[in-house]
Amino acid sequence: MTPSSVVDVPSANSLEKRSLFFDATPLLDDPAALRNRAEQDGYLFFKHFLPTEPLLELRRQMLEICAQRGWLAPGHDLTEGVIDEAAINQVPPEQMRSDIGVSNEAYHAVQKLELFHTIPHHPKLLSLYRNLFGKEVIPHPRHIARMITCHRTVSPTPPHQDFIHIQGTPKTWTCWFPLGHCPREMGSLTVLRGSNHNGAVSVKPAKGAGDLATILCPHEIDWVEGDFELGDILTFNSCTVHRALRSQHRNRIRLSCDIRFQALDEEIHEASLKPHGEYAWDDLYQGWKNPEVQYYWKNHELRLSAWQEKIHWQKERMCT
Ligand SMILES: O=C(O)CCC(=O)C(=O)O
Ligand SMILES: [Fe+2]
Repeated sequence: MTPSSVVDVPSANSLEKRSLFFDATPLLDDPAALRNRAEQDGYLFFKHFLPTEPLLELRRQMLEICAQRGWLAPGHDLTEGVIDEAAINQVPPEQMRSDIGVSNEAYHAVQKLELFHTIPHHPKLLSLYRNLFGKEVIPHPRHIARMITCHRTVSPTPPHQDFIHIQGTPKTWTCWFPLGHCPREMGSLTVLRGSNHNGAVSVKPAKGAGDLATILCPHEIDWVEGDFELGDILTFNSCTVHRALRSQHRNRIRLSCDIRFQALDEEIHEASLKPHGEYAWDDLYQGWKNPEVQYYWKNHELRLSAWQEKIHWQKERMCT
């Protein structure tokens, strides 16, 4: 799975300061220190956090979905994820989910995978967020899989805050992890350290997932990044600005999951309880074995919040 040709990792702004993630693994046994670091930096990164077997199995299942649609280049092992650029570009733009990287129909098949919806309930993840929030937690069921390909409609995810898109409590945290080794030149995620302190920031239209980019001020240059190995996870607050690096390997699919956690007693917007995509839970759940990962949020009295449209309309930002 190691990419063969490596060129420089791109940078959006040559004045950016770029440093490596701090590995917070030693803080896992010290919730107070974990919370301090999380508050200070707005992110936490953990090496070798998740067991690799289920991640590799999910990778295999997703690549199977790509193979069935004829998108993988012949002559390679399935798990390498080598894309046939001409084949994926046969998908008409209107059938694409450009925020995901494949067709809507293929994404539907991915959303139906039980394993995809099971990994977010891993006891290590639940325990991490319990320590981080100091209370009982719930994963949002609206999990997102990214299958970033070289389809002409797909662009790297622009700098953004998840809060603009998911609302509910700003104390929600996203967990991002690749399904396969994902060094920086494969287009991994990078975080603007400390940007959680600004609250929700104004946006402008942009290419890439979410279609909106955070308006950044000239002094906001402190990006942190890293070469992900399978099992590494990155987690960040809903107001932390993050973006994807541009992949230098056009024909390698970048597979990743992004899932969200919050305290049970904080507000949640009802969209976070719906599937990601115009699908119905009953449809996605067909053939699943484990009832515990289905409709699990209905066991709790959640506090629903209203959607604030005005957040999307703030197009000016004062930089002090
Ligand atoms: O994987 C990507 O390109 C985007 C991920 C993201 O924005 C997130 O995890 O919130
Ligand atoms: Fe995001």
